[in-house]
Amino acid sequence: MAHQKRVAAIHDISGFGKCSLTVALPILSAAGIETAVMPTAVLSTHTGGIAGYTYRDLTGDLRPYAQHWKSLSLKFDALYSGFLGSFEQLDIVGEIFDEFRERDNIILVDPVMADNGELYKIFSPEFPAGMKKLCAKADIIVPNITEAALLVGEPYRPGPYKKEYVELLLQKLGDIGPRQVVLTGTFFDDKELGAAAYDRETGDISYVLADRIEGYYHGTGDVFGSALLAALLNNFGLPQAVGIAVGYTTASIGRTFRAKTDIRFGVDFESGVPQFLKELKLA
Ligand code: PXL
Repeated sequence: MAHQKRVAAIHDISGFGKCSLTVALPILSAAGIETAVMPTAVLSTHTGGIAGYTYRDLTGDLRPYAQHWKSLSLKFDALYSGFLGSFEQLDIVGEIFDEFRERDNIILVDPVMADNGELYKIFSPEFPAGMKKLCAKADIIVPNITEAALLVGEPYRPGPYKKEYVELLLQKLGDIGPRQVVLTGTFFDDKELGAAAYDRETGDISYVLADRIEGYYHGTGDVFGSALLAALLNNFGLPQAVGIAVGYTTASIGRTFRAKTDIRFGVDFESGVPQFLKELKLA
């Protein structure tokens, strides 16, 4: 029997609101992947449009946490980072990547820091430059268009996009160092939305677009990144994995839209797990 894959997921815990670890852990686990979690911060809710959240920064815990794991000789098939709790964590997570890097494991960085043309308010203007250094250590990065523009120093454009702009971003993101780049929030007209994927080694670019649903739903980047990693670790190639992740995320948004849920409260990814497992050929 093939060995069970193991991931280290390095994100915050937002107690309510379905993002980061409360999304990554169930999705990866459902896909049969053992998921160790390294919380970067603990919040009562995410920071996207909900006032009054508590915030416990865990920067001081990360190095000892990783050292303990190292002392157990743990090995990971993938390291997956998302929302980081402080500027200092960018360097610390980079060190953790160096510690746990194997010849053939996957380092996936979701450079969570911005959306809709704006850096999240909790981050300083230096944050994107630090995140760029972390992305240089990754095999795969999954920025949205705002994050991509900040990482490569291009002006942010609100879209619909032209292929030239998307492909310029992909190429410049690849130049930072990762072998593969997946750009989320890509759209060429108002009807469809999806992701663009670029493999720097082959030069291949592919697009997966699905029907667009009105409204900005929180946590969808984390649903997408977790589903993408689950598909990659289940041996799907990049374009197929992006297809599975776009399908799962879009279906989750659709259910949430029909249920008329507050868009800040996250999407119903849970009800889509059975279909997701079929797509992964696990059920
Ligand atoms: O989904 C990204 C995310 C993760 N964690 C926290 C956030 C956000 C986006 O706003 O605030 C705490």
